[in-house]
Amino acid sequence: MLIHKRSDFPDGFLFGAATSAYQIEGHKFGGAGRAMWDDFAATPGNVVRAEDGALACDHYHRYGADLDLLKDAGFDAYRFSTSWARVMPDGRTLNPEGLDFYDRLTDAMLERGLKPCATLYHWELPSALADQGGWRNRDIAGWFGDFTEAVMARLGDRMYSVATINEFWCVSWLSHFLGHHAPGLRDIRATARAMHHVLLAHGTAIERMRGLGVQNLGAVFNMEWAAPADESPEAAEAAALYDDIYNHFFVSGAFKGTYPERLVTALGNHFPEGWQDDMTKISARLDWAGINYYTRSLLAADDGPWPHLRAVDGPLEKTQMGWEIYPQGLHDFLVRTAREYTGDLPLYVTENGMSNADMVMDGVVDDAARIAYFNSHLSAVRNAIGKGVPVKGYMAWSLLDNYEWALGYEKRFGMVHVDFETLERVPKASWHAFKGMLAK
Ligand code: IFM
Repeated sequence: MLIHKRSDFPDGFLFGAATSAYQIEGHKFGGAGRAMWDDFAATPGNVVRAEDGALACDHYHRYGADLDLLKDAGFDAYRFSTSWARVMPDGRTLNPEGLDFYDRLTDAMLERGLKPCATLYHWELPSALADQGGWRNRDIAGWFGDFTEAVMARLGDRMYSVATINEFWCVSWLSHFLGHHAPGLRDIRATARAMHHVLLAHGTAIERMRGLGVQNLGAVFNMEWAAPADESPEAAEAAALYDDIYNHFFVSGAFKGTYPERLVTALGNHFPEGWQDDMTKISARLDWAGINYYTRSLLAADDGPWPHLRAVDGPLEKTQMGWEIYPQGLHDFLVRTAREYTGDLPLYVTENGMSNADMVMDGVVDDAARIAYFNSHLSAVRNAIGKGVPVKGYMAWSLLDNYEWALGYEKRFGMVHVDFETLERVPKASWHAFKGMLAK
């Protein structure tokens, strides 16, 4: 059971669930073009069992029933994303069938009284644009601006909120430095360029949407609490650097128009020439900010090349992903983000949740660990609100079990179990727990 009640949160506080296009829709339907995740998954060693998003949860055909699940649980909002490769299969040319899908999806949300919260980009870069350098190529800002205009000219007047890009750190660092996500590069220069270009694309999209009169614009930052692994000054320095790379760089760019000094020193040579001139566009005015939060990392110094750090296994209880459960980090990020960057601007928890080895037994999925996770993190949100932080909503990740990127279909984050053979959906105990909580 969730120990909270809807009435424990301020009036108008939004409860929702989040998903993303490639992770649930079924990319083989509706004329979608090849995305860089199709290429990445087709390359041995990148993704568990080389699984891809071709079928996923077949949400493309089952979206009505999936939205009923949100409505039946009493959620107020649905955070979904629009696939670039579906709307523009080659990245530049419109696929009307793709845009029609999001049009139907939007109407279906509104019919059910769900607030549509769109994210324009959740990682399905069309392969044709990856061929041209993808996030390394400065032109991506204009390409993304054109995609944004095409989508929002059609949907913009019906959106409750619009975010540009999901998780800047993942788009750049995880995918170009660590190589864990598509396009799987491990290249510091590519990383620095992607870090800057992803923010430039964000700023360009905001500018284009302001031109169209689209309301309630924001961005979604993933944050991971960074703590020193021991009491040495070296570990403290490693944690501070990790914090800058992961947590400060993107939010500082978007809200202050500056990058952390130690990253300018370390990466400045690799940023595109004249990057300083982009900072005004990058820090275009926003109406809200979203934080995706899951865990913390413990950092120690390392002898290797820059950034001279490594993550160390922590002692706390872990999820199926091996991620430590650390709700205090969510509280601390909400407080810190408001204090240092966003002030009175509404903050949303745009993703939070855990993966668990869930099984259906006698028609029931007893995901008690997930309920405990939600309880502790909702307490963290309430504590932040109690300190005056303007948190306006909480979106659970995720509505459905889905394609967990390089980990394929093995890791289950849903409040609704999906059998990936039959595609049958079974609401888990956590879905029922939210239903109980949202009624109170
Ligand atoms: O599944 C992902 C999602 O696509 C982005 N945020 C984190 C989730 C869990 O790893």
